[in-house]
Amino acid sequence: MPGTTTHARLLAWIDELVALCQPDRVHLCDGSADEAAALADLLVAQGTLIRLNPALRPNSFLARSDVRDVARVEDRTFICTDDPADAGPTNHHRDPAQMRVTLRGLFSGCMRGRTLYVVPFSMGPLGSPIAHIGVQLTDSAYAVLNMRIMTRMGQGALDVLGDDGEFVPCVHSVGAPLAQGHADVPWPCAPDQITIAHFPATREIWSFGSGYGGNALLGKKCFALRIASTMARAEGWLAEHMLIVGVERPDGQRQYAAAAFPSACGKTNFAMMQPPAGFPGWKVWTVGDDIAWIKPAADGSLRAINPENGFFGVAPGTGWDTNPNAMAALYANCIFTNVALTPEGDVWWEGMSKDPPATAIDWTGQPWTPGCGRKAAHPNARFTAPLSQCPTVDPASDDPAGVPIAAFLFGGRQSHTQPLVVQAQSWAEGVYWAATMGSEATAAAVGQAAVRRDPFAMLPFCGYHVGDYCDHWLTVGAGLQAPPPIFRVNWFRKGEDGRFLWPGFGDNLRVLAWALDRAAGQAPAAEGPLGWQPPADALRWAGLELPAGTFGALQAVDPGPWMAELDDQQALFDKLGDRLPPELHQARDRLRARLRRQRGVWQSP
Ligand code: O2Y
Ligand code: MN
Repeated sequence: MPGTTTHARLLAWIDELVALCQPDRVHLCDGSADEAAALADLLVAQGTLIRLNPALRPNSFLARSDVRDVARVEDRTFICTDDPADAGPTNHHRDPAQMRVTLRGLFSGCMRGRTLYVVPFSMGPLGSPIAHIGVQLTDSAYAVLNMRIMTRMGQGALDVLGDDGEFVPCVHSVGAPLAQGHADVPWPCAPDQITIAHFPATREIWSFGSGYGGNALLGKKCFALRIASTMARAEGWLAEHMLIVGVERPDGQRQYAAAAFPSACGKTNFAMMQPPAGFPGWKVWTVGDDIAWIKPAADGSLRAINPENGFFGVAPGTGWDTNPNAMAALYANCIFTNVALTPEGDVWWEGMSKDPPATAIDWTGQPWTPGCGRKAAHPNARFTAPLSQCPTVDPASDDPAGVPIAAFLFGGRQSHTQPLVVQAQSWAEGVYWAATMGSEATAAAVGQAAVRRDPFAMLPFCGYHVGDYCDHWLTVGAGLQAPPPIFRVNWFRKGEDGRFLWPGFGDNLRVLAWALDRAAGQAPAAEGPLGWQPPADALRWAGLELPAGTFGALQAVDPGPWMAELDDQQALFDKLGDRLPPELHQARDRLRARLRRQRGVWQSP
């Protein structure tokens, strides 16, 4: 049974897009299991999906994309604002009127021979005051199946929308109309014409030419970050590239933190981490691994939801040793894209297990063996898995009221200079730390490598000027009675021998627990030149023996390299220009003054 709606504006918009795109058929999705099964059968028949062995991976599928369509395409992603300055220097800008002309040309007749699927979805628990509704029109049944896992999709969203609710219109086409009598290809796309356009003023998204990930699942980066960040600014909330994690102590007390790390810095691992040895009775709960929507509540707290309902995780590097909870979540009902197929009809990728299969079919469909010199899976291969299947899923992840955020963590990947953890001494200082975070462009064994700044890990995802975005954070903080503390973390500091000083993974809970203790006013801190840092005995060390001097090296603040780091931040400050709030300049000046007063390397007591 297709979905039903009496929403006049929605029906009129669908009619308008049908006239433009000229699909052969229109299907309004109800989100049911029967509908998903029928679409999967269709995609298997077309060769887009391969059904995995049901005995090993029930109701799960492998997709191989076109080799030219394997990742988000940032240089074809546009923010369309009347004034280019409103998109800011970190976004690609297009004039809205000109972009509309381009889109009209691209979308004209683009769905001929195909079905237009109407995909209603809720970002966040149905009916939550923090959630918002979107409707994606797409000619990709693969996108529909992924959207069904990643969002609350179908009749439930239509019911929330009612007769006249607000929705964000999202239009998507793979850009490959089917001429009559011509056979389809398994992965239709138009890689040379990829165009992903965002219109903040009208809260619209148009995506053409790609069937992959963030380019095609428009609820994710396009809506939940780029458009939502502009909505959040207008409405006084935060749309963030953050995981949300809960920490439960042996006495049952639970606190939540939101954390931002740049793409490919282990967010999914952190969101699902296993408490390390020495933490009996502690539990880590997963609310989300990628995006957080956070709204100030009447009681002065910040309440957060994960707007998504699934994981779109990077497969390579995810294994039973690195992230057993993610692996457990993949037991069934998943879509795998661009991973290898084993002779048993299961999936495999680099890092999944120590022993690779003796043979496989690689992500391009070629025979593969461990010594063949090629990767079995594409480095950006993905799994799409339901949130509910994660063993650590927090029961509150479905709570319309969201969870209270006690602390924010921001972390990049820096092999030198940046300590394991430092707590900002004010909200404004925390905003400075978040704005200046970044990752080394290349792994540096010694010395300082160039840091690619990624303010708030939002660089590719902020729908407006990043300077204004920092200002919005200051405004939100100023409106809170007791803003949560902000921490800057770095799991990637290296010793003189070029090895990581910190074990990472589950041991990161030692740092998170200190941060949450600080939020509760229950942990000591020493004042260093950067802010508050934990004395060595403030972290729980049971179960971990760090070599002598390691914690000191992890937390050391050497004024020399730090002055160079502050100078290096100038390029970002220059780029953001006069839209960067003065508070951030002041925070950097204060830091510089404190470092000047510092004699020699500062060590944690
Ligand atoms: O390449 C893509 O389309 C996916 S990018 C992505 C997917 C899930 C979570 N985060 C990201 C990201 O780039 O931050
Ligand atoms: Mn992400």
